[in-house]
Amino acid sequence: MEITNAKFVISNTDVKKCPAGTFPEYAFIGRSNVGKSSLINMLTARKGLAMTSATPGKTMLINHFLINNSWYLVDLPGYGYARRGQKGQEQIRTIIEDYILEREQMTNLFVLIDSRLEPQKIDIEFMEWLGENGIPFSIIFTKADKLKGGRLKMNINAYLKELRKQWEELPPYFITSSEECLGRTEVLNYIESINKELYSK
Ligand SMILES: Nc1nc2c(ncn2[C@@H]2O[C@H](COP(=O)(O)OP(=O)(O)O)[C@@H](O)[C@H]2O)c(=O)[nH]1
Ligand SMILES: [Mg+2]
Repeated sequence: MEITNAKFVISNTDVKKCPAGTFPEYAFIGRSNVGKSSLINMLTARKGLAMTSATPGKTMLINHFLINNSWYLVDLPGYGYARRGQKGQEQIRTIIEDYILEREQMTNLFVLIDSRLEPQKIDIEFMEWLGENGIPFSIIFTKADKLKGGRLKMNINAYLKELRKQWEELPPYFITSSEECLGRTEVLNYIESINKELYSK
């Protein structure tokens, strides 16, 4: 799929203020700094579309980007940033949970996982919560350029092994690097296939 048009629409903290209408949307979530905004820029091939930062915990907003005038990419606030403090983290949790549970247009949630790290409790528990609530999600391993060949494979396999303890069937997963534009076609094709299915109904 070609992205011919990508534009920022609105930022807010309230799911009720997200754009009206029935366009399907694909949201990105994960720990602060995992690479959510970079991935949105990579997928849309527009460098400054989503704000990226080397400082974690910057975005506390739900950001909607309209793609090809027919569907949305959504950049969500990152979770698990300890320096936000207890209260800040609870605020973020409420924003995220309300969006995920209430936003009917959300067609698929991409959970981003840093491919360099061992399985983190916070991500594993978050996916468990998604499962309990019947939320459709896929996994995107990020920053693949930071690991050399063998290590990347080993890490991903170890992660999938950990997931199998919890899940009978694994969700779809993608390996990406925003630096090297890896995984772009795969993720966009996946979105396109879901869009096609939706519009054929
Ligand atoms: N090497 C490398 N760095 C990345 C990649 N994706 C993001 N980063 C860096 O990780 C930091 C956090 O990225 P950002 O997209 O702002 O993360 P977010 O908080 O999840 O939105 C920034 O310094 C990015 O340049 C990637 O694929 N490869
Ligand atoms: Mg961000």
